[in-house]
Amino acid sequence: MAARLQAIELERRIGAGDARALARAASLVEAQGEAGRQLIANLFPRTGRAAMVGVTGAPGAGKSTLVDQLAKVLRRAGQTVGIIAVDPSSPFTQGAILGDRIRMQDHHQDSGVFIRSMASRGKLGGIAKGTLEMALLMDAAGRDVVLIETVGVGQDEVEVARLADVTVVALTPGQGDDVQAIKAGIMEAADVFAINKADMPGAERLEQEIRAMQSLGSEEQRANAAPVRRVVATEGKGIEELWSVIRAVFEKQGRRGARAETWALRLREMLRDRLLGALPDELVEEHAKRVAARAEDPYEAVEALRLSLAGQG
Ligand SMILES: Nc1nc2c(ncn2[C@@H]2O[C@H](COP(=O)(O)OP(=O)(O)O)[C@@H](O)[C@H]2O)c(=O)[nH]1
Ligand SMILES: [Mg+2]
Repeated sequence: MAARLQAIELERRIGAGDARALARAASLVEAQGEAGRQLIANLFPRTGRAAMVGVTGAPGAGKSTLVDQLAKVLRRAGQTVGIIAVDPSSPFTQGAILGDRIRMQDHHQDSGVFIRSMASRGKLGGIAKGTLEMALLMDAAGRDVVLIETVGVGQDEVEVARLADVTVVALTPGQGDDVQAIKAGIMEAADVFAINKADMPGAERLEQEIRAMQSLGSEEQRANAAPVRRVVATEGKGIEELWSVIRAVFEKQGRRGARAETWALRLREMLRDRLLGALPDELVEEHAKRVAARAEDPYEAVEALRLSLAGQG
């Protein structure tokens, strides 16, 4: 009973925009337990207000710097911000994570910017388990804009980036990021292209290449081509303009979170997390060994795993 009263009080404070309550709630959501799920369920009716903006791109493209600068622009305009940074688990980018922390310290005195980083699911980056829940929490807490930084531009991440209302793809010149290397999926997933590090040679050429590629699309594709903007994130150059473009796209296409097709994607993702999360790794590995040794066929293994889940339900 006391726990229930505490939960009600926490929900009330989150709804009132209390940053400390939000921090407590974020820890509950990260723990991925029943308390976090209950909280999101109860807060859910309050969601659907925030603009969710995904920023994706290769490691080192300047996503964190961009997010930091976008937050500054938003704060100057009096908007409250939530930031979710999905930390890659790759050892190669540990330094970048440290860099993120240092840079983001600018906002630490400001309760109008709430930052949370989450470990990514796989070595390839992508979205972290619980990212959607964290975004919903920030939305329920009244954050005007939720910025979500995710690493990688593979197919998986593209799908996930679609979960945001607007997806900004950060590219940089001279990193093999020429249009040949930009997979078709990314061209489609990007709502806005941010060519970062425009202080380096090749930015203009990269922009021309993207525009040339866009010009090959159908008439409808051409009419809806993602805007391309050159920015220098480290200097804050072009960021206000970038934000106004993001805002315009958001106003044009509306909230993804208000569409059933978006929720179909999200529900699949949540179901997958829930089911896989409930399967003990050892059990999966045990069956994997048997299948590898031809002692069991893969269908038998999947059926055994399914029955194990059903047994838990
Ligand atoms: N020259 C230049 N360097 C930048 C720019 N934006 C970011 N960087 C640098 O690129 C590196 C990676 O930036 P970071 O934001 O951590 O990239 P992330 O891995 O995509 O989050 C850092 O050393 C930044 O200082 C830019 O506009 N110009
Ligand atoms: Mg980063």
